[in-house]
Amino acid sequence: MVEWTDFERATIQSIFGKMDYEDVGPAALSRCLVVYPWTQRYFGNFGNLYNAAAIQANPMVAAHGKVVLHGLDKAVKNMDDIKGTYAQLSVLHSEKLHVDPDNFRLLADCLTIVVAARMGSDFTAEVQAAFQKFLAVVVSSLGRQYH
Ligand code: HNI
Repeated sequence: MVEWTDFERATIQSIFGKMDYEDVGPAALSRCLVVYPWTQRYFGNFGNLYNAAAIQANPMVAAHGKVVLHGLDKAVKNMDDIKGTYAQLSVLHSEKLHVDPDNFRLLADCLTIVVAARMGSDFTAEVQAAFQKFLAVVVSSLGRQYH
């Protein structure tokens, strides 16, 4: 089981507590689709992903960005059992959606960049360390049902 310090727990709760999901979710997912264009292949039914402007203006991308953040919310609320919390979601991404698990890290990195930009100087090295640790556990838990 992953051990969390009081600082790490407080930091994760605080980042998500203050986060504007309507802003950060769409920004993180659209960034991932622009920076790593091969991730677009999973969203073939999302309509126009022709260029960065189209991706950023695409309402299905925006909506799904929020869905992903609400998915992360479950991990924030269950920090002591992220693996168990994500068992079903991991099966879905592997068996139904066939998402290459390497992509989880790419989206996590895009989320980190968006959060860092929004937090500015509050995103200290210690805060980043806690956030990266949380996302590493999320990424590994989502990848667990792959075989
Ligand atoms: Ni992901 C659906 C959470 C990474 C492609 N994804 C979901 C759903 C959640 C979710 C929640 C909705 C499930 C349901 O309907 O029951 N996804 C997450 C989380 C991460 C993640 C927490 C990592 C941080 N997903 C990714 C990545 C890709 C991805 C990296 C592809 C590059 N996800 C999908 C696709 C769907 C999806 C595709 C279905 C979308 C749809 O509505 O058709």
